[in-house]
Amino acid sequence: MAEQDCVFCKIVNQEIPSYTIYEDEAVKAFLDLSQVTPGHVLLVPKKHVANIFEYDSDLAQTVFARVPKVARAIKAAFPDSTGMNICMNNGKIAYQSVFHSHIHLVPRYNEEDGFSMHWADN
Ligand code: DGP
Repeated sequence: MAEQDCVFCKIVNQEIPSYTIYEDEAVKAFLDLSQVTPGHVLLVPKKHVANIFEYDSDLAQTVFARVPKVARAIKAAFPDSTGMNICMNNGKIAYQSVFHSHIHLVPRYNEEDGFSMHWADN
């Protein structure tokens, strides 16, 4: 069931546009609006859950099992990338800003690609 006013539920339901790179019955993967590097993708469960603390084991298995497939799709689309950060922010203190669970997949290009994790900024 979609949460009212949840931006990622609206993306899942195509009420607002996204550049989708993978979709099936359970998940959707689309480009992050604020790309930290080219090809930065968010993988979300279609079911609205705020973050990891609301996952049951079935949902965890479903969502995390898709990660390698989406990672390979990004790698194929951005062949210059040589690595990838995969992370999930859970809770405001951990820099979560959208409270519909999502996994960040951030392709890396070289040591000078300018990307830094939030916690390395301080
Ligand atoms: P986090 O800080 O971990 O909750 O990451 C939320 C990400 O969601 C952030 O990198 C920007 C992205 N984002 C926010 N609104 C939108 C949107 O409307 N469309 C897309 N594609 N990404 C969004």
